Amino acid sequence: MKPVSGSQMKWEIFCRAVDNYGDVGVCWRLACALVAEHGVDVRLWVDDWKTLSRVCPQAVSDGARVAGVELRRWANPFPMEEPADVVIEAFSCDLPKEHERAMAERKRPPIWVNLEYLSAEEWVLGCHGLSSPHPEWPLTKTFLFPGFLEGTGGLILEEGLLYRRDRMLEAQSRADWLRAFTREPLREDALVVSLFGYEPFELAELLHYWEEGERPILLLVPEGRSLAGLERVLGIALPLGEEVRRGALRVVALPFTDQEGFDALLWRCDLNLVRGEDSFVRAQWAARPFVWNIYPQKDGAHFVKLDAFLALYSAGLRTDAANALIAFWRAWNGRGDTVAAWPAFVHALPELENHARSWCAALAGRPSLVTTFWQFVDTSFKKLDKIPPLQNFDGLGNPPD
Ligand code: TRH
Repeated sequence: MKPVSGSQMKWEIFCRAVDNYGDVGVCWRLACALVAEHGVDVRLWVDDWKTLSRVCPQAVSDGARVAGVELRRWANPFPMEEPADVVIEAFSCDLPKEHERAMAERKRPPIWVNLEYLSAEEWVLGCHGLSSPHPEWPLTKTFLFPGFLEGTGGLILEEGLLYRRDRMLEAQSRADWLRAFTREPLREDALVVSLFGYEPFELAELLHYWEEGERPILLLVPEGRSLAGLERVLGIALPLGEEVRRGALRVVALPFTDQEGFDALLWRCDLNLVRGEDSFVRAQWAARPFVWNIYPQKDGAHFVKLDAFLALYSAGLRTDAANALIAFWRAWNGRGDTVAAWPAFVHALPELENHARSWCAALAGRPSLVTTFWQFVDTSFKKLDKIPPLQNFDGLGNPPD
């Protein structure tokens, strides 16, 4: 659906980088998709431009427009601007108070949406779409929850992504693609693994096990916490682009790339060790076996989230494959023995590969989070003043006369 009205509406997304890259990564992705798929005029406010420029290298100056998104520096004091028609507050980042006041003073208060963190937990179903009034001003905030289940907001899946994935895989063989990373050809049965985690548990033991193993393993590690952890474990410094070999294990350090480059890495590997929220979702669109290093929370609260997803994801698997998946995922997150869990997990990979494909196809059949946002806003505007559909909307907060 491409309503012509999208370009008349002004949207803005507020993003505060808690840590790592995911908050910014998700907001940047959402902003680009709204522009590309609905012609929306989006302003993206980000506080941490160092992180933004990692996922969006063109983010060099306040006010720059990249992929149709206006990038703004969320500085303090906040550079006051007229609030947009639609305000998205990412991950309850708390809007600048003066901006909230300006929102309340508009002739028609903006549609205000809070984008929540992704979870597979059941309670999300009961919270998705709920609203709450502002304690002081005539404003209402609605909570949209991404999710895997019908009745949640879905996941960000850019139009045409899976088609582009398949064309890219057809256009170039893996051997040709790998030549950019490693000089030596790979044995046919080698396992190509991407590692983008935090500080995975028992990494040293697992690397040693791989070194001693019969099957060659090529580990592709983007710069960041995983590479630093791996260098500590191997007791070496591994410059970007360089390779180190230990027995059956080969490790290549990769430079951090933009999000498209990261997708391409995930599409090419046999197994993706991912983390957080956005790479966790992107691994599912890669339709390859993956392992989730969940963002750790105090007192182990993240295990509830991990197990909720495992319950969903393992439902379609044969018992031994499901048990192997669950055991390795839990061990990778510190609950269990990673090395002991590895043989059964790697044995289950062929089934996990088929499962990853059918999971991806099933997820892709649902409305994306971008569509959820668009439909929610479109419906809200119609409800607001019973005005005709958005295409007649002047975008300045005034309905057509
Ligand atoms: O970086 P993360 O650990 O971010 C985390 C999570 O989002 C978590 O939910 C949140 O609570 C916490 O931040 C504060 O993991 P994530 O979510 O996978 O985000 C990584 C982003 O980095 C993702 O958008 C992909 C992108 N990326 C690149 O663009 N290029 C790269 O080379 C790599 C390795 C990643």
